[in-house]
Amino acid sequence: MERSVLKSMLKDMLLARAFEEQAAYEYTQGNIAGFLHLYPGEEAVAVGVLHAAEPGDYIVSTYREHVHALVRGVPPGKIMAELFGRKDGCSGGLGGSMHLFDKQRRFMGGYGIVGETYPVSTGIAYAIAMRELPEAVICFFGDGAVNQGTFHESLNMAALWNLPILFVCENNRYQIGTEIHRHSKVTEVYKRACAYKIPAEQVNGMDVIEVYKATQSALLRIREGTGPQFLEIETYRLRGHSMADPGSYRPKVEVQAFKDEDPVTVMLQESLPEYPSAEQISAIGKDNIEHLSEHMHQADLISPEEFLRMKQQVADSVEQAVQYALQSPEPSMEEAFSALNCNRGQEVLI
Ligand SMILES: Cc1ncc(C[n+]2csc(CCOP(=O)(O)OP(=O)(O)O)c2C)c(N)n1
Ligand SMILES: [Mg+2]
Repeated sequence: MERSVLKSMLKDMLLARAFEEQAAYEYTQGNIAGFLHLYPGEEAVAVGVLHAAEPGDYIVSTYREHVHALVRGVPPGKIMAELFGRKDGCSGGLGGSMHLFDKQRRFMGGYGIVGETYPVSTGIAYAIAMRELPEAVICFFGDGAVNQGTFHESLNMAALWNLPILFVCENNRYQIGTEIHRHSKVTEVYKRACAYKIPAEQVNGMDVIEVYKATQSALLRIREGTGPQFLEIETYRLRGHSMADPGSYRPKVEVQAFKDEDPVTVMLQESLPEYPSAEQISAIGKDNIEHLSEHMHQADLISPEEFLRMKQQVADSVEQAVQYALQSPEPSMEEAFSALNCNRGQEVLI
C-alpha cells in the first residue's frame, strides 16, 4: 500500500481524534448545546472507508458524523461552527451536530433519525442507476439501526434493482446502553444481508488498512455492476453514547481492552519507519546500499520529526476551527424561519 495513502490516513485519524476531543471540551464550556455524539475509537472506519471512495461518490451518514464530514474534506471550521450553531456552519447553523451537510462534497447528511440513512441512500442510488453513472452511495448506519423496518425495505429494493450502494454497518456493539445481543437475535450483522442476496463481509474496524482494502474491493464490484455490497465493520466507541451519557453500563475491563486496540495507536505503529538492520543491508550486498537508501528516501517513510510536525498541524487546524466558529454570528430569526417549509409560500401543511 502506498506510503502517501498511509500518511494521509494517519493524519486524518489524528485530526478526527483531536477534533472530537476539542468538541467535548467546547460542550463543557457551553459553546455547544443539545446532543453531541462523538467518534473516538471508531476513526479507522470513517477514514478507511472514505479514503477508498471517489470524490464522485455520495456519503449518507448518521448523527455520529463529524468525522465522516471531516474526512470527506468539509473544512474543520465549517463543522465546528455548525456544532456551535453559527451562521458560517456547513448547514448555516440551523442543523447542529446531527445535521451536517455539504452538497458540493456530496456529503448528504447527518440524520438524527435512526434508520433514516437507508431510504435516502436508496433514492440517491436509484437516481445514479437511472442515469447510468459510475458513481456509488456509501450508506453508514449503526448496529442498533438494523432492526428498523427501513433496513429491510431498502436492502430489498437495492438488491432487486441492482443499485450502486455500499452499506456500511459501524458495529460498535452498543445501541446507547443496550449491548447487541440484547436487541438482536442475529448478532453477526453481515448475515442479515444474505437474506437479500447482497454480498457481505465482516471487517476488523481497528485496522484502517483492512477497512480501506475491503472498501476498495467492494466499491470495485459495485462499479463493475454487481449491485449493492455490505460491510459489517467491527469497532468500539471509547466514550459514552453522547456527552449526556457517562457510559456506566459497560464494564471497565471491556473499555480498557478496546483502548489497548485503539485504531489511532495501531495506525501509528504501522506507519513508523522500519529501517533494515546492518545484517540485512550487508546481506543485500554493498552495491545495493545506495540503491536501497534512495528507494527508502523516495518511499517517504515517516520519521519521528515528521510525525511531531503532523500532530502540530492537526492541533493548529483544530484551534483555528474553534476561532472560526467563535467569530461567526448566530443566524438571524429571518434566516431561521426561511428554512421552514411553511414560510416558503402560501402552503398549508395540514
Ligand atoms: C427512529 C428512532 N428511534 C430511536 C431513536 C433514539 N436513538 C438515538 S441513537 C439510538 C441508538 C442507535 O444505535 P446505533 O445504531 O448502534 O448507533 P451508535 O450510536 O452506536 O453509533 C437510538 C435508539 C432515534 N433517534 N430514532
Ligand atoms: Mg452502535
